[in-house]
Amino acid sequence: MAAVLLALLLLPACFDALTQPGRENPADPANPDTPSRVPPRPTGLGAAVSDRMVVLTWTVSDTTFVDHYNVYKWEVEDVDEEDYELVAEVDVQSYDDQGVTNGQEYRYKVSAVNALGLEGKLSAEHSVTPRLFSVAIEQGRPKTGTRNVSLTLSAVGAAQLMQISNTSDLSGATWLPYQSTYSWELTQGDGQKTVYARFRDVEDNESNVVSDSIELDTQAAIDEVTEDTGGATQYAGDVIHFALDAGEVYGTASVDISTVETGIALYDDGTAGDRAADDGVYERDYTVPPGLEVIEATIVGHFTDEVDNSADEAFADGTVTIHDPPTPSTMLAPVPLSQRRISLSWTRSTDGDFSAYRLFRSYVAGVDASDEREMIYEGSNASQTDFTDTGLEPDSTYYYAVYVVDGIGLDEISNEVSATTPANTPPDPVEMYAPWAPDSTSLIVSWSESDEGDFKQYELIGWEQDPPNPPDTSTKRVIARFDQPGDTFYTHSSLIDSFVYWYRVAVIDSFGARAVSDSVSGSPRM
Ligand SMILES: [Ca+2]
Ligand SMILES: [Ca+2]
Ligand SMILES: [Ca+2]
Ligand SMILES: [Ca+2]
Repeated sequence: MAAVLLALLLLPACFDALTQPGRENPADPANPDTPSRVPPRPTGLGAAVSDRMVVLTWTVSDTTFVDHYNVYKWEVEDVDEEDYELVAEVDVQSYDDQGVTNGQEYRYKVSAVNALGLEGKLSAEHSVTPRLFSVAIEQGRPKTGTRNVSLTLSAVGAAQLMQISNTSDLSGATWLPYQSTYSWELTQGDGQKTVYARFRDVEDNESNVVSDSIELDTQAAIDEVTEDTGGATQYAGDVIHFALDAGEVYGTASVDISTVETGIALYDDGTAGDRAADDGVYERDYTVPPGLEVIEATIVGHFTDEVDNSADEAFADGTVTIHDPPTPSTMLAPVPLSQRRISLSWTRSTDGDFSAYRLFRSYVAGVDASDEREMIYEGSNASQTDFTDTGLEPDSTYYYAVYVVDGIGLDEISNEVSATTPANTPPDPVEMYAPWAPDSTSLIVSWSESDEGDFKQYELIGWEQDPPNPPDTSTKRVIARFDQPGDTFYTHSSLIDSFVYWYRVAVIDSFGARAVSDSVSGSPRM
């Protein structure tokens, strides 16, 4: 009952985990983190044998996708009748087989299995025969990177002494106290090495000479690193083929795209763009991810062989250039604010490497190519997405477009928009008030205040009359100018009391449009 309840409670929770946004389905092969990638083939399968015992060990280049290992065994009766059986599933890279008989040949292979049960390629076959007496170099592995190795020695009964040598006749080898492990130095020079051993018990019975061989490999080198772009600019989603020729199998190879993208794994297992498995040429079809950007990047190759010898890094001949251009912004409809001003706005850039907006204005359509265009705003704040263009002419059409510029200087232009400023409205004329005389040589001239939106100036114009002559318009002149709409008074002094003075006021707006008032006259005579 409790179990049923628990199951009912858990079921919706499991369902949630799969459908929850942001949590990728681990079983989906499209998910780059999926454990469904086939785990690599185990290498370095070796065995240390002793009396009725085989101890297998192996390695894999990358355990990321490994859940466990399958161990297969063939008890060889007829070498022509291969008969492997799965004998164990183990979590570690070793297996002790105690179900063996001395003198019988056994062959083993192992494979790695991922969390979904997908099994990788089988390792190379390893053949062993457990014996009463034995020696194994480095747990019986096929290869070593160092001359200083560990020997595993096995002798039954009351073995007391042992002799170890790099030569088959054990000439000159001293008898040592028997130990089950012993440090040994192989002869100089890379290649196949054999170590020989013999045991002696308390009654001076000597065993046969037993031996084990291992390949000494102290070198790793990269012959060549290549990329196939030919210098052509790549974009997100494009595939670059990398290849690294190391001339030996079972190593670990990678390339760096300068220092921007490092450790791109290459494969020699016939997958992910590798053209031939196990040929010592490590390859990769690398899909350019979004956001990656480099200009003439050097490709650096790295290689470590099966026994951890590191090659000097090597460089591809060409360089790689990858562009990720910015996403263009969209300009919204401009809003003319006045004859002089247009308000502009655009959508925000969300580019990871946003660098700047550059807003251009042109008097003719085609901002992208116009010779007339002019940059009116440049800003590096991605959230500053509006600008008011000022100093414009009335009744004129302007064209605008904004560029988004990214970190390496790539840019993308927006749509083009245009707006026309309203035509200028000329000012209304002001009303002149009758001048009055505070004394016999002055007149105070005043007028109504202009409410013109783009008021610029009053011009007070005056001329004289010497009665009974008519007004002398040849004396007409600007007496004074006033820059504030509130300046509506003027004291005209040093006048002749017999004269009549005539006045009118022109209101001038920012575009030079004028409106002239009616004229008024007055005399300083009291
Ligand atoms: Ca090597
Ligand atoms: Ca290959
Ligand atoms: Ca970019
Ligand atoms: Ca106006």
